[in-house]
Amino acid sequence: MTKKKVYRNIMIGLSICGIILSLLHYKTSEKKAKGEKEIDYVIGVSQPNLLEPWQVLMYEELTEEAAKHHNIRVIYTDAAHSTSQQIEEIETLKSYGIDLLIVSVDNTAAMTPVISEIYEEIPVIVLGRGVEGYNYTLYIGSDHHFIGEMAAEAAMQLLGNKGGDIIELQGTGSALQVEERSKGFREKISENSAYKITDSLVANWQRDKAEDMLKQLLRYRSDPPALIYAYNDAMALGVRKAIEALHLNGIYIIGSDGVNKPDGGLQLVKEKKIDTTFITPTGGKEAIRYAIEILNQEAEIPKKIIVRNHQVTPTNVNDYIHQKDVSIDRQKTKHVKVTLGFAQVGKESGFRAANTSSIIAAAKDEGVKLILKNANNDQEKQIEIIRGFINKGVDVIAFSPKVEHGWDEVLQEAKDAGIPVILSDREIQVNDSSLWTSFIGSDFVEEGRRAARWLVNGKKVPGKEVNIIELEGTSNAAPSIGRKEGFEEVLHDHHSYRILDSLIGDFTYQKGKEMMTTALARYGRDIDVVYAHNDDMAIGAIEAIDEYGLKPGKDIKIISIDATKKALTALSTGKLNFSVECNPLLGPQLMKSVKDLKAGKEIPMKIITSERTFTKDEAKQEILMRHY
Ligand code: GZL
Ligand code: ZN
Repeated sequence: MTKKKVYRNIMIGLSICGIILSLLHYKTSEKKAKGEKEIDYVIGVSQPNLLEPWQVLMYEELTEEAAKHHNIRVIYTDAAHSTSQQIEEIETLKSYGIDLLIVSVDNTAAMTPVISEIYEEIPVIVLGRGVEGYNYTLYIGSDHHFIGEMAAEAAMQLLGNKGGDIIELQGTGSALQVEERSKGFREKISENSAYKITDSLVANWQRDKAEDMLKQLLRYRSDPPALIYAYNDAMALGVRKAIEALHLNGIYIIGSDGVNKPDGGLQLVKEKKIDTTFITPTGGKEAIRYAIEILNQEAEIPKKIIVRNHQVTPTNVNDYIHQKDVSIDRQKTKHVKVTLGFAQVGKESGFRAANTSSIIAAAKDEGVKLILKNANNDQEKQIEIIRGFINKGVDVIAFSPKVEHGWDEVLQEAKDAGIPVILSDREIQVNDSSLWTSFIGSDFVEEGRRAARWLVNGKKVPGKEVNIIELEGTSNAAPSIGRKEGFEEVLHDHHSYRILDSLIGDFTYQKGKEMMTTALARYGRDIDVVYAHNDDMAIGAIEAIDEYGLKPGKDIKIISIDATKKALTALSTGKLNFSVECNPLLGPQLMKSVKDLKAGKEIPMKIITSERTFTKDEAKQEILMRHY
């Protein structure tokens, strides 16, 4: 398309969308007029509205960060709460020939397909509020289920065991994050039957609407609620105004967002207009920084960056009002000196070997002093190693926990010693989530879903009943639990697929082979499919099937997870049928996080890796690039 046409479109586009933010656009285009070579990338930003303080803050953070990078031009759109206009604006941005889209959504159902489609052509960063599935490059935002749980915990602290009636004020009815937040809130609240959510109102994130709806509801209500949970501070302020207008008191108000501005959540807590709120970072700065990394094709872009939320109360509100910028700036943390103690779980698999070498190599590249010790798959040993790091006084501790439970005590010791802990590869279950600072690893449930989706899509196995043998990883380990859960979740709606038996192969080749031999002795030719939680057990199973006299990959289909080189080889020879990647190369991200931490920066609560899947043909391509 000629420059003239592009400009014509831009002018038309501007008038169609009525972009109120074109001021910035002209500034950067002057720049473009001055030095054609300066602009490397054009980035489009699509926000659902600029009526909410949180979306306004997002816009400010985006523009502030964008102004630091002279080789990009950013075009902003504001859909003013209209989903159809947001869809139209994305089309217009696409017609400008933008190189990357940053989009925040309100209406998940409507926007998910639109984002999936544009993702086929250009990278997409979904910001703040999620979409269904994984058809985007990177999600930066909160874990909204977690925010709901935090709000419920705050409610239980405020009301205690006597509980009471609760009213929920949600944002829009159609947003995934509203659904996730409500689920997190309700699941936690339901732990105490003294709590009852009597009403859920949808006030579109707006203060006045919240005030009007609540007045309506409470005017004729004899017994006012004990607590009101508003999904953003603007609606929480509306709640406060309604309560004052009706001369009600003794009602607790919980907000969310914690924007630091007049009438923002921090000020409302400080002025005791609401009891508590939760800071939900917009991710605007990170979005611009990652957009440039993506466009520069820098390595290892994660799939999700889950930002950290903080509860703000009257006791700590001043710290947040005066908090300096804790967002990560790579230039400043590049040369930080730091000692990392890493307690590796074991040497059980090809994944683990690749994971360990990635950690060692990245420590060298990033100039991190690494002390790595191996627990040989023994939890007691792993705890001992962590205790050794505490006594040594390392700056940061990281480990890949063998199993999910049993870490509270030693992590409390690390916390008391002021040593932050990063979970690498696997998560844990602890009562106090402040015992760990960050998690870097995969979404195991999604890996399990991907394995099952391949199996149920298309006739992979002749015959109406499909009998599956599952080879599980280490018992009570996060990957074993997640992969089992995700696989069964997809199978739940396909009743002709059933798991004949699940045997524990402990992620090793040896145990995988033994368990498969047992299964063959028990079920023989009734077995149609083997679902192995990792490649090493799958390779063991392939040998056991060969020795039994059946053809692996033909008589019995085999699915495995990790997608290490040995799996790709088995795929290309047809002995394995499908492999789901579990990315072991966590070293670079871990070392960046360790240095950011040491530099006093705030690192994300979770960084979820980006992973693919492999069939036979894809394996043949990939194998040429793989060294693990
Ligand atoms: C998953 C990792 C699992 C691998 C196995 O991230 O914890 O442990 O899938 C490894 O190969 O043993
Ligand atoms: Zn069912």
